[in-house]
Amino acid sequence: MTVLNITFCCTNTAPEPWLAGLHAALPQAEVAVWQPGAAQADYAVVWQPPQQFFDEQPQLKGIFNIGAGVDALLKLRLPPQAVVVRLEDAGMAVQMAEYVCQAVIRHFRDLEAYATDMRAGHWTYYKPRQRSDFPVGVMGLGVLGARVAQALAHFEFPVNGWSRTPKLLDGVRGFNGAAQLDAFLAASRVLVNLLPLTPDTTNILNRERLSRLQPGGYVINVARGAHLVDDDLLALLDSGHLAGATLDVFRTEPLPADHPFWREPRIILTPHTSARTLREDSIAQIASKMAAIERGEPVAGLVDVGLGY
Ligand code: NDP
Ligand code: OXD
Repeated sequence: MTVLNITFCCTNTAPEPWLAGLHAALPQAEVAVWQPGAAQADYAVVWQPPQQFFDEQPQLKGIFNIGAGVDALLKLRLPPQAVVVRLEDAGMAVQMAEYVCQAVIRHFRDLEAYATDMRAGHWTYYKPRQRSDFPVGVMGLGVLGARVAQALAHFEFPVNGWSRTPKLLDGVRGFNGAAQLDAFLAASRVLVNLLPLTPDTTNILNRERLSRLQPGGYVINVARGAHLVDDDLLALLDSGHLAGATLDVFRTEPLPADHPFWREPRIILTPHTSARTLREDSIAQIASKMAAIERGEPVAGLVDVGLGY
């Protein structure tokens, strides 16, 4: 059996457990952390590698991204023959469903206001709200968005979904393409963003689009910071059209200390943690796809570089 060479180049990731896990899953492979000047590898496992990495690895057959989003990767010049493979779910979909459902429910049930009142020693009640007044729109019905939309439908929220191509999901009213975006927004009060960041979706959450949400709208951004125009969100909170937001992703991460989001009490912030890469699930997925490619079999999760996702 030929020896596979795998090179590992992941920023902010301790390499040792990944190398051990990949080696255990693919005993015929040699796995090493990339260093400048390293020998040519067959496959790369990457997260935010430098351009120098690809310039020095022109013979790669496949590039495995240890995240679902490939926006940062696709900014680099990649070896044209290499397939780009992203993580599909790998334990992220259930985390994303948990995170988004808690954000929707926390807003819908006034749980933030109750927490503030109780901390202040106030035993107060807010009028129960009607679920039918809180239709949730999920932008992006891929691996994560579809799971989130169905989890929300399980809680009996009216759910709308928007994708590039038509999708049929139980309990989800489907909209697709640019022509149906305005209708999708007008039908939604809470907006969840799970789009990939591509030239078509950058700045998509801007003043014009967010103004189309129903009054008292709420924004949950768990995809990428550059989908959202920060000043437009703040202006719509000030005007009262939007009631609040939960944001997990930002244009600059970590969020700079002087960013106004830190001081806006209607915005709930988390540090890009809504769905974390789980090492064991990811290694199992990557190893089985590498083995399938080696056997000449098709694999799912290939990135369409032209579309950007
Ligand atoms: P998928 O590729 O599976 O799904 C993308 C969805 O977006 C598809 O439904 C696709 O439509 C739709 N889409 C793409 N472009 C457009 C467009 N121009 N107009 C309308 N719809 C569009 O991605 P995942 O669900 O796996 O991940 C989504 C994103 O979530 C990632 O790209 C990443 O940025 C983010 N993410 C964030 C994490 C976090 O911790 N905050 C963790 C993991 C991911 P169609 O179905 O027609 O192709
Ligand atoms: C991802 C992420 O894309 O962690 O997987 O944001």
